[in-house]
Amino acid sequence: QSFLTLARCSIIFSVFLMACACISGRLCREILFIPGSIMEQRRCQRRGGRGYVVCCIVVLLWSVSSAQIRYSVSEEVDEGTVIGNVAKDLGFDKSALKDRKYRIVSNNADSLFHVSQEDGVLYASRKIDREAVCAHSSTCLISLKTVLENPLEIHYLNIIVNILDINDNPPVFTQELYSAMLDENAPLGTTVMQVNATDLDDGLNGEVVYSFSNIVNHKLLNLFDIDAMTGEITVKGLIDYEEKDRYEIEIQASDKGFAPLVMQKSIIVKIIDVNDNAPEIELGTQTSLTIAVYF
Ligand SMILES: [Ca+2]
Ligand SMILES: [Ca+2]
Ligand SMILES: [Ca+2]
Ligand SMILES: [Ca+2]
Repeated sequence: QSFLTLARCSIIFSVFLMACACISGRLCREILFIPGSIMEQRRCQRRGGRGYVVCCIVVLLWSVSSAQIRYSVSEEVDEGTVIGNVAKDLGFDKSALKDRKYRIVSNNADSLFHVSQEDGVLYASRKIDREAVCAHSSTCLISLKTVLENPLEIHYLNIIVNILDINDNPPVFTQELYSAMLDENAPLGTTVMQVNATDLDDGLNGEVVYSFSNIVNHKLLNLFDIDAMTGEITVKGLIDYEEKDRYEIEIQASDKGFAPLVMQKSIIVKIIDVNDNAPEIELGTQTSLTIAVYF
């Protein structure tokens, strides 16, 4: 669940050490070109040596501060959930944690986690809502710094907590009401409207597909179509105002999570009458005559 990146740090330190050695050496060589006595040369060597030692001390201190561990935890876990054992993973002496005042010192995320001075375990201080903590970013990494007083030294250690997404948000339609006007006899494929829903979750948990609701009247399925990807609703059959002048269609937006969350919506389509019927006139009582009048 966790790993140290000390190996990576060691490589960096080695490079840094070599750089220090090179700098010290180059300084000496440059000074040696200046005419001078053997004393100057010795002073140079001493300075170079001191520089090297200083570099080593800096590197050693920095190596401690660069130790890093990484944990993963699902969002919405209960308060008090164990994230990891920092003391064990970093090789601390558990009995010294209280005396050395081991604690989290990072600024903004410290209320999400706390570390026990008894056993060095990192706990969730409250439920973590990934969507609130990391908004729309696909990776949710929280960097913590802990301090260990020695008492003369302070070691900073980076703990990165990867907050894993769970599917806890349903798709939400961007409009409260979807309503459109449509001419009767509209050609097949005519766009009626386009619906849109968004989902705060990550990956498949946040990908939305559209469809008609399971409870929708089967007749409607012959008249209208919905694009699963875009939410575009189009004409699929003959729309006749004289048969029906208003449709209320149940649609739904679903995410692609393992247990998909679904949001339903009722959309309104009002049909506009066009003059597509000739008038019919009935005459007489004994015989009837139908006259068609065309305009
Ligand atoms: Ca959440
Ligand atoms: Ca979702
Ligand atoms: Ca989520
Ligand atoms: Ca008509």
